[in-house]
Amino acid sequence: MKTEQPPVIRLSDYTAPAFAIPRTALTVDLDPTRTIVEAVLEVERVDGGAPSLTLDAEGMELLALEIDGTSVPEDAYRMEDDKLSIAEVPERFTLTARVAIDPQSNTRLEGLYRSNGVFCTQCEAEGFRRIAPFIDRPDLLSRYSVTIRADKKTCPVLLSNGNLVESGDLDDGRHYAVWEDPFPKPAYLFALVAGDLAWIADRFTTRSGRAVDLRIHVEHGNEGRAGYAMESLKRSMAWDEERFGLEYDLDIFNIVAVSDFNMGAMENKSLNVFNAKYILADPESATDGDFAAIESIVGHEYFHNWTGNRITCRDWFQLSLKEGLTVFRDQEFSADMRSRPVKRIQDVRMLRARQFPEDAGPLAHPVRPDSYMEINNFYTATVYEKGAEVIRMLHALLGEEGFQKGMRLYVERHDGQAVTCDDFVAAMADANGRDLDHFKRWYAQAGTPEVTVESHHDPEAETLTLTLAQMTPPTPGQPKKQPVTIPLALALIGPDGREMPIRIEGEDRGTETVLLLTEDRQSVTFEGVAERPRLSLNRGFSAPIRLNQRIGREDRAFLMAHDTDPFARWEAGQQYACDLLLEMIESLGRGETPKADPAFIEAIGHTLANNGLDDAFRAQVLALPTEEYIGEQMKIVDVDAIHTARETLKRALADAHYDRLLATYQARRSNEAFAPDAEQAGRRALKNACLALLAASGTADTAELVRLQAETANNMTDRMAAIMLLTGNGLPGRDEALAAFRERWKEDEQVMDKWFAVQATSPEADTLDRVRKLMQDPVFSMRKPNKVRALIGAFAAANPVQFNRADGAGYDFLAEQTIALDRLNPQVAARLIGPLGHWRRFDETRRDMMKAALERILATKDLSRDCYEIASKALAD
Ligand code: B3K
Ligand code: ZN
Repeated sequence: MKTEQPPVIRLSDYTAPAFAIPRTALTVDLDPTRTIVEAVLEVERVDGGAPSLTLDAEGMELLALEIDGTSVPEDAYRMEDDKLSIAEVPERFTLTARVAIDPQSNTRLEGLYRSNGVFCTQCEAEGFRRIAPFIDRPDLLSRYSVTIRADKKTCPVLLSNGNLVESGDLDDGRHYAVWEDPFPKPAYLFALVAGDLAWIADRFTTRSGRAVDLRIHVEHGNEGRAGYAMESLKRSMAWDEERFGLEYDLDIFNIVAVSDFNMGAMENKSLNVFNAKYILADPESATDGDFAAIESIVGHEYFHNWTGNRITCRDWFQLSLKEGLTVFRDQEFSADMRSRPVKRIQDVRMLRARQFPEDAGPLAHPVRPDSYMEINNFYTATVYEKGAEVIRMLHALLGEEGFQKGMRLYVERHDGQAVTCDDFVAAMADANGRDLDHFKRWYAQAGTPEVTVESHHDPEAETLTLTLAQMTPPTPGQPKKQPVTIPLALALIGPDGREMPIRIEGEDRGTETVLLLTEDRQSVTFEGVAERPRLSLNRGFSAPIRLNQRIGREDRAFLMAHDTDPFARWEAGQQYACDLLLEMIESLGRGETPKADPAFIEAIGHTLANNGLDDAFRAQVLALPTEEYIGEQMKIVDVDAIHTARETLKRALADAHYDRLLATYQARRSNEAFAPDAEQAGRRALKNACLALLAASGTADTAELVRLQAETANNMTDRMAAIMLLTGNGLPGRDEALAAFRERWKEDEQVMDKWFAVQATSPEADTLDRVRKLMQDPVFSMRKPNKVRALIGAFAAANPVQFNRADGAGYDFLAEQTIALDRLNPQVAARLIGPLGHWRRFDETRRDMMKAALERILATKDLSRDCYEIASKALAD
């Protein structure tokens, strides 16, 4: 029997809670299979509230229920599937509910569960209702006091939010700790951790002199790998003071790293819980990318203390209020710590790889969605990354000073409240005396706007006229779109490669200006333009749009060499490569041998040779657009042709620049002690980008170079880069390198994720068989989200050639694994389905097979609402 459609929750149905719970006292008696939770809630009816009280309560056994110390008679309450309702309650009372839960068998990893024997919690979005009956919604703020009791031997460390106010021993080898959090918070920010953990400690003194104890708790033996996370935390705290004037507000800040976690990390008040992957790192076991991710995620969770915790969301539709803003803040943090242009390039790559396809597919939704079946499905690239772009555009409109003025007003008005995206924009508008109503369309309208630019140069009149037209394609439920506010940063690059002065309607605008597009079609005339300039448009990616421009290759090559904005310069190369690859794909379709454009090859050569550009930037230019991005530019995606064209272009680049690539590579081989700083990371990135092109040349010499690097690398960045090339190009030494890696790291489950992922993403024909075999490896487990993502997730989302193999076996495999995982962990299962949602973009045979896989998922008995929502929306017309 098919699963019935779960109810749809709508923003338009929002009503404020009927009761307040100003105080919550929890006593948690920990036991692996039968934990007893007693919740004592001070409840007050809000004016005009209903007589009955309904609490959220899932997956628990109710042991006792009392109002003001008197047990509630059985006929006066109902305990259903997911709700506990009491027919009639007084105006103001104390409700005591005692329940039993089973952390050990909690495979969903929501609520209270165990990860390698450590008790931990995950409550966002709606996990608290699996710990205690509660009004589990973000606009109900309560002050918590938490007593934890546990076996002292297995759980020497007992943690919750706020301050430790008491601790001591109990009978039977047990002990207890009492934590009090002075800040009222929604239940989703509650956390509890108990286990046998080691920790490292440090201290940070805030600007106003508060000494904060910092602790990072890890499994024993991992203490030596937490140092970089600690440094990142201190840098985050200092940066938030300097750039945003925001200080930490308690005397203690704890981080706990656990191995089994549904996502990256969680910002619980003063007790952040992390996927260990984003805490633990050392040169031997982690790549430069891992270090950078640690810095940014440690920052992100810390920044939530103000944007998310002190000021939280009224309802889950407002999720981007905290996520978009906090992603913007973490992006700015990393940009300030490292290379700003390179960070921007990486963020845009990621936006295009994940958010653009989402916005163009069946799961497209606005930054503020207006309905959902399962909120966990809305922790998306749109809410996070596009949400951050929306904040970035506000920043572009108001400038740093105006933006910070808006932030100060936002904090002043709303500290301690649960608010909406409208409140945020209102603070920005009021602080700057601006009307941002038109701008707010970004929150409501899904889809990536396309801007088409036409230019006309009149040498006689010395004018340049641009006509700019915007159009947002229809998305599910939104057939008609309105124009949005697009801040388009631009410069005119003269024939000498310099920025020309900009004059519009007699007004001098310097050499870079931001045009505000608000209409379907607009034009603008630049004056005093004697010679035809090249257009440097959407500089720094000032708006998350697609740009259509009729632009010749010569102009692209010119901008690759001369654009003064590093982002735009990189972009010129990417767009050039993209045009070229699409042309090569077409000629493949005609049965011809694709030819690479010599002018492009030459332009890349210039960049490679340009020592005035930093290494990290050059590495970005050498990396061709991903296969997914190229596919996105095609009506019907042809994964094999894309792969062939891209490999052909890589080989042409390698052949043309062999000597220089080799010299650049050799010059950056060194035995210097590894440091995870941006400069060294940039050197490694360029070195490995050169190696990647060399490997494509197919010569025995380069193959040997790759093999040697895999064997002798003294750090994980170089080792993984080489192993990826061995598997990606099917080079000799691949099996030996993989075997040696396994032998070296088999005890380290975090490092083993890399070993799984590199094999899952190989374009070789036997990859699916290999993936199936790897699922039998003792290190693999369906109960561990990191393993599932490294193997099954990587195969489906990052291996276009093999996932989309012509016989459909990749699709069947994904359906089978999704269904199996859904029984254990619906949240992670639902996230696997995404790639099947792009069926409309494939040829008819694949299309039918992908639809069949989705239908198979949907036909599963007792499917979770997580998977139901994704699969049904992916199939909807
Ligand atoms: N707020 C959490 C994400 C929770 C996801 C729940 N399904 C991490 C973050 O964005 O900081
Ligand atoms: Zn976040």
